[in-house]
Amino acid sequence: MKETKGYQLTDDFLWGGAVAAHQLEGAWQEDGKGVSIADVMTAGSKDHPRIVTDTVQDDQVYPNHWGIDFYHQYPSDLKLFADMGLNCFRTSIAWTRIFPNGDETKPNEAGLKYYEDLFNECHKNGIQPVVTLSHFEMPYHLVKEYGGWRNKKLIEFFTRFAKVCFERFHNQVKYWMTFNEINNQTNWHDPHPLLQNSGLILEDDDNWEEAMFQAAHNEFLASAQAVTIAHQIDDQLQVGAMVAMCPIYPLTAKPEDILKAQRAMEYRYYFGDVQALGEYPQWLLNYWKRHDYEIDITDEDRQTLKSGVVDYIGFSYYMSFATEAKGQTNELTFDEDHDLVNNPYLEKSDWGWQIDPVGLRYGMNWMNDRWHKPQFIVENGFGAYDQLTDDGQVHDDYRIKYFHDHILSMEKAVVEDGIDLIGYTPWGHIDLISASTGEMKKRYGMIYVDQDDLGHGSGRRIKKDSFFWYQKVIASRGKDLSY
Ligand code: P53
Repeated sequence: MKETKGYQLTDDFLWGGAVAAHQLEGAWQEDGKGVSIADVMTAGSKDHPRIVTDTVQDDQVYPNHWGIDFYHQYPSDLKLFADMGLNCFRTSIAWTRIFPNGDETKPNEAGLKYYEDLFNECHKNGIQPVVTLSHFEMPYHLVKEYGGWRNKKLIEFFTRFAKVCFERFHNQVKYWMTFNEINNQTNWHDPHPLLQNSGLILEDDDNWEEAMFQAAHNEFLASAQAVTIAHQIDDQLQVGAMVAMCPIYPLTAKPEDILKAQRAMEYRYYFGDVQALGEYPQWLLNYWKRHDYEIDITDEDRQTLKSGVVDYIGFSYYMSFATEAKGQTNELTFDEDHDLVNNPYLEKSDWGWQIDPVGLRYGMNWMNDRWHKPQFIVENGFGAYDQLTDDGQVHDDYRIKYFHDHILSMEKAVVEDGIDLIGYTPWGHIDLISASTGEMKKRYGMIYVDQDDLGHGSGRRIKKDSFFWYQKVIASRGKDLSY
């Protein structure tokens, strides 16, 4: 039992939950939907990476095809969310429901209608939708035919999609985000995040890092143009960036370690510099020059970036990292696959994610000092194995503890440090398909979904202990965190 008193946040603070279309909707071929990159990603696990198969194969398992059937069950699921006390709900619009292949000129009306109905249902329940336009679910056709985001044609396709969405939904949705976790492509593993984020399939002679910088630049342009378009359509719209904030600490106080960690942060978060400040940092321009990277950036591009800076910083927060210089004497670089080290002060989740509530406050202050924008925590949560017990309940005290510690840290950042925070939407407040592993058993929810990794089960929704705890937190506007 913890009796900690939290700080009470203001009435307009948004308390929600967060999901992404491809991880919960299912219905992957309904109402004219096209094939997204998530539809050709197989099931994986902690030790076996998901792979992208070029076509859907009979002998493979594709969990995003069924999700948790939210596509059909959203009316009753939204009632549960309202019961929890949510006043906002972050989801994404599956690009392939609106433009099945991505390069059409006319949108698919059935897809637009679906989201219009969904958002209406949200409002009926007193919940405002918060929407990500591109959340790891680009049309696979754009990968195959155009080579993904390294192709500048995608800017036109994306901004057309964005414009259609802003025009249709601007009365229903105020808060938007362009690209989910845009900075989660600075490392190399399978399925390569460059494929998941940017749809790049690399050839042997490609330099992955140069390709990443070019793809990201094209995304920045598309994002900046989307911001400008949104404001033209409705000046009330707020369009945010979305970065994965995993602070990178120096392992020791050795000056070389401090410098290394500083560069690591600069490298992982230059995305925010471009989106919030409208320009590239000088160290990165020098880095490109030294590495002979030729990134296609025009003067017009620079103007576009400047005039389309984001309104706020949306971010996910799950964990922190640590790094050390390891005797580095040559060029100061950061390589996320080789330069991260274990932090001896932190415990890890079963999937190896280091648990660090203090890092949330640290990250918020770091971003505030640098970007001077309102913030929105649009993901935070604890993936764990849950047990449905004989009493038909899920006693997830570990998850309550995780949320307790992180919400308290968030409240200190708001009340003590003065961060302008729009809201908090914990990730996967209803169990859904894991993005990195494709598992169902890596659960984040406060609502349990009776379904296994193969999609078998009753699909029944069950309130976990954390459901009732979060309900109480919201009712007290963050003051009552006791458990
Ligand atoms: P899963 C890596 C590191 C931090 C967040 O992740 C990440 C990832 C990529 O998996 O992704 C975000 O399901 C992402 C969500 C995802 C969630 O975190 O791998 O925006 O789509 O489900 C949790 O445990």
